[in-house]
Amino acid sequence: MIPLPRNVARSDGRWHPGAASPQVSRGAQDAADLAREVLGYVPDLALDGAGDPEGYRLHVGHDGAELRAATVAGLQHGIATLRQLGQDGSVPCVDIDDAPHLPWRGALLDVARWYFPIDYLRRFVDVLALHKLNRFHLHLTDDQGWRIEITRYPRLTSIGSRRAGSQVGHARDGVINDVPHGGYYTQDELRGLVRYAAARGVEIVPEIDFPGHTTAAIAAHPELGNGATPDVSRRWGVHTTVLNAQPQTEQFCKNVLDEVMDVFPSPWVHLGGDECPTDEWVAAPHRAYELGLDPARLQAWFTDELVAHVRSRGRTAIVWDEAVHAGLDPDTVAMAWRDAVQGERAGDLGHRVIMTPQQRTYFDWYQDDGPDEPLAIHGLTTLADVFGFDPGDVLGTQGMLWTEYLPTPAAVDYMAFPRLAALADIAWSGPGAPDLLDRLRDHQSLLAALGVHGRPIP
Ligand code: TNX
Repeated sequence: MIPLPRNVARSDGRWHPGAASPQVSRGAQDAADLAREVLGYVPDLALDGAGDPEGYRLHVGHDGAELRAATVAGLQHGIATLRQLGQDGSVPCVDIDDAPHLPWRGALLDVARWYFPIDYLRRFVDVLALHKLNRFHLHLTDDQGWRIEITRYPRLTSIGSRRAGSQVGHARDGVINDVPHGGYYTQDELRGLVRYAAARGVEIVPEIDFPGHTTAAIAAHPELGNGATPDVSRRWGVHTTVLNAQPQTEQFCKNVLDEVMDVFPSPWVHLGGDECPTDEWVAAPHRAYELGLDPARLQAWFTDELVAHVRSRGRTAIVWDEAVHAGLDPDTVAMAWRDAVQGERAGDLGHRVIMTPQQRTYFDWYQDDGPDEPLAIHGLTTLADVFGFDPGDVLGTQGMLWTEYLPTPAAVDYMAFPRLAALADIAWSGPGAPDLLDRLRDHQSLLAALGVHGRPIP
């Protein structure tokens, strides 16, 4: 099983689910619906308020199965376990007592570099739930596309969701085609996705990346920028086009965030904050000077404003590690991507940390150095590198699927697996759980049955 449950006691025989009517305790009806849908049967389901908030206890005997948990989340995870246990219409007799190692176990999908159909996002949720991954970080905006409808600012999608072409081959070769690309999600579609994910124990965490990675927004609203009037970008890489941090721009961002928080009930909102060059602020420093700041400090100031806004709405902000600075609201969660040292630094400043060091969790990097791998961004993060990852005593970790070089669902699946399954094992079962390679090998047939084709493990 992936991830490996904490305590498993196998006994002889198998249970053959039949038509017997299950006992479903009050509050567990949604879990019963989920079981019927993904398992084809409903075990007895009990919410007994006991134990870890995401844990569950499963008993499978010859004549039935019973799942007990403190919360609906625990039942959802128990259903994921049953999904992995059952084959050929029967389930082995077993007693399992299980709970997660880390509370935040996620995956990021970048839908800004390429638009992916909403059906694929639902399939992605199914696969996360199967691995007991409970956070789906949706990277919704970037230089190459704005993908969420904001009713107050329709140009963000009418202009910002479309680009005139895309990079061909590797960015270092500098070739750009003129094949238009675009797409965005309506708020209704996203609300539907949120409900679908919640029913499976997955929370969708939206990211709107500020104040860098905003070329698409500035293309739609040049008044947000520092004088340049860019097109939605057709190339990958760090862009110097950034928000101007004027009061109207700050208000714009808050209005956008209000709609985002209305669509996504998640207590967490990711404000981005990575890779924000200060060139434009240095060249036109009037706003920084008006605030009495060195232009290099403008990002920290801007981050503080948006963090406070999110907090005033009762939510907690998450930022990339570059946006962590002395004086940042300590409630803010740091997502450490440059390396683990950035996470330790943020931890020392009192922040909760999600460890996503690129060297271990960036699944857009090559997974093998052989000649047959599809073109990737750079780097090498082998399955063995993931096996050796210990996120430490932190809030959690995520597998990261940036999509510059992953333009299709099949490309994402290939890069995600088996590495994301291995990371799910680390996040739920803890680093170093036994027989991971063998378990991943066995796991491939279940993934294939769901239409997920990763890099094969021979
Ligand atoms: C860095 S990770 C970025 C992304 C890229 C990624 C590619 C981060 C916060 N910023 O914009 O897609 O590298 O690996």
